[in-house]
Amino acid sequence: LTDTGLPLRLGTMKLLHLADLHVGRLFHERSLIEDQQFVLDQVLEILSQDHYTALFLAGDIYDRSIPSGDAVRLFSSFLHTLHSRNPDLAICIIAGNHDSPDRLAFGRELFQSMNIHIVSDPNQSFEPVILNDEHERCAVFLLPFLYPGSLYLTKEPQQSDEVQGNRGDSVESMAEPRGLRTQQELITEASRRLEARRQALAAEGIQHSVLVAHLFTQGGLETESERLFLGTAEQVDVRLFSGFSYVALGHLHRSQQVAPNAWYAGSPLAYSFSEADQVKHCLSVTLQDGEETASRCSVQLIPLKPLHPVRRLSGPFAMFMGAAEHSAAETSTAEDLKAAYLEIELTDEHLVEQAQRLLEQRYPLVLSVKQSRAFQALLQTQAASQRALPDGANGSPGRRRNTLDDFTAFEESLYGTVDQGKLELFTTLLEQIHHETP
Ligand SMILES: [Mn+2]
Repeated sequence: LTDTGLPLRLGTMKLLHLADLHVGRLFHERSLIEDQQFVLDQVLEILSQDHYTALFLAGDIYDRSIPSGDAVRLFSSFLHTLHSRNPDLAICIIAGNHDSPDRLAFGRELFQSMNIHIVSDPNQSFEPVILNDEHERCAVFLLPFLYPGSLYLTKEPQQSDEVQGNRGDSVESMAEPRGLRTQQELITEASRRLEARRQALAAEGIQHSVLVAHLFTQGGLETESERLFLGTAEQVDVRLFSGFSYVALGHLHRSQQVAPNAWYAGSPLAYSFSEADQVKHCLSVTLQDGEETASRCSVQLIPLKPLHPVRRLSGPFAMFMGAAEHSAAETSTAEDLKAAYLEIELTDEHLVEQAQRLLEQRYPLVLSVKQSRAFQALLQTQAASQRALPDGANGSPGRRRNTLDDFTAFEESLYGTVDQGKLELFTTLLEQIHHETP
């Protein structure tokens, strides 16, 4: 209790941070619409359990610049349910590198009146959305993915500002505004303008400010399901944004903290097998009262449950097909695996024919089967048989091998044995070809 007898209100403003929904994404050619619906339903549930002032969707709303009909339908109905259940919630959406800026911005002027803010053009990033709570105001800056040329320098560059390594186009007039190209140039300009606005608002008494952005910060941990940035040249120094109370990031699919005030929410679902067994989250952010800048926000990770967990397994084919009897524990594991998206690495020495089709009979959601060991063994056998040939014999047919010999040798090297039924079928086919060839 405070000395006025009123309960001390710590952290009056709560914000929910998600990113990288990738609505409409396929996982090994399988639609994830149901999975995405399942996880977005949990977001609605989380919002109903507490009072949130804003929801941030930090880019990569859709997986493709031209999203499928299913994808648009799902996101549209999610927005509708969000808004009708939480009419006062500010919904802040930015475009990521997977989104088409123009298409994502459809209806943005209309949505604004419903407290739904969509920004896909960085030139709109410097006028923040102002959140008003009972006790608190907060400026929210929405910075979408920065495409080359999407921002221009607003001031004449001085000699010392000239970007280094900008070879060959020094003739390009300084008077003509030049579209900025690299992430480094773009982010330098954007952060300069953001920081100026933030400070101006702070001077007017708006102490809290949040930046929602889609970019790759230095030191962030990647997974296999992001794309576009290669190497480290395009990575951004997140300290550029240390003045903000909170930085809600999108792009990296693992939820992680990259600075005292900056977090990636990560994708709400695993979108590659490299993310198998990773727990996915949305982040509940509380802005703290008071002037203290050291702890202006606190972040709580809220786990999201997948409809189908993603698992990576390895072992011999017979183990997966369960020739041996199972213990009770193994049986329950086998049941769990039936509901999971699986990538199975077979450790057998010989290739298993139609492995995926056979494994699917037991585990309906096997999406990927790998047989690296068998392929490796096969390559070694081939290399060895090449070396065994006498000098000069390579490629010169001393004894002419016919097609049937080749087929037999191929089958033997693959499976260690030749299936008689297959051999007969192949012989029949050969005869037919012979008859049909003039
Ligand atoms: Mn993404």
